[in-house]
Amino acid sequence: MKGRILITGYNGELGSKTLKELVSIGKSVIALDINDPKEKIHSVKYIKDTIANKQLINSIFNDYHISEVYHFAALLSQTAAQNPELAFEINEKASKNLIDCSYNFGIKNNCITRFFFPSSIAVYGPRKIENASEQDIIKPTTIYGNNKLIIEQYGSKLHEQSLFKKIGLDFRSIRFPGVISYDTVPCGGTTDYAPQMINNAKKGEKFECKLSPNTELPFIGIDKTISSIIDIMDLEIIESKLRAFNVQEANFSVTELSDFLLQKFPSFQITYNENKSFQSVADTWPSSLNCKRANKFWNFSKEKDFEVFLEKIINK
Ligand code: AKB
Repeated sequence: MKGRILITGYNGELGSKTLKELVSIGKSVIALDINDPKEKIHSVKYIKDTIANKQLINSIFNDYHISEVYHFAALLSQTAAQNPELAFEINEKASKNLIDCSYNFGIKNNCITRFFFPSSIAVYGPRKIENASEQDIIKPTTIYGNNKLIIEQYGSKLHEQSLFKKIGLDFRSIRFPGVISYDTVPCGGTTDYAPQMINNAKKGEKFECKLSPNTELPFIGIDKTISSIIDIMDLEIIESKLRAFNVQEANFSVTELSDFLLQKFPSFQITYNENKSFQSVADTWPSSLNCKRANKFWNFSKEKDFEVFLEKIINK
């Protein structure tokens, strides 16, 4: 039977573009979000509810043959820091339930449910390192980072159990850096300063930055973000006990970004008003990522020059 795909958080930056890509390649999608769709696609079944509604999640798996899950519903780092209880409910409890339902569906139907989980560079810490590889120190200091790590570990555990049974769950995860889109300006994240600054520079508006000038972080463009999600989920099998993969296209400091934008938009004005909540988080996240494993498994390649990367972003 042709399986259906379940996407949670389809209104978000990653969910909305993944939904469009999956529909474009002929997938039959059930899309769950707490808000109404910003634009409706005829073939998609939309459900407006929270992923915390366990009864709803159970009914989706009872009513449909769910072959793949793309789980984007989450609170980002700064929102999670301000709402720790809600972050636990959504980023951990509801996410675990979704993984359980996916696993149990596979066991009950003698099949494998493929599960994509967008993890984050937030799992790294407690100190800032360069060229972080997936095996590097994983002691997150933020609520969000702990949420993400707990779900990575939970999904990997059920994946391990499924390997032995050859039915259940195939859990796959990418540790995303800051994502930069052309048409959406995210908020609620620590890395959102970059898309926000680019957006303001393009609109001729000044920008007040919450991070210090020398703060360096890794980033990826939305196109490469979506293609990485599709690529990792397209792999028939991933022969790796470690189920999380790093991706980045470029890494740069706040100053490197602002200097680049000043060259392109000479009237652009940036001021600094360091925010402890943002800076303390950014100081524990890696300044750059080693993406060798993603390159090995699905030929992921990162941009060599951050200015080439930024040129592509601002010219879209
Ligand atoms: C955030 O800044 O919270 C996210 C992330 C890097 O996970 N963009």
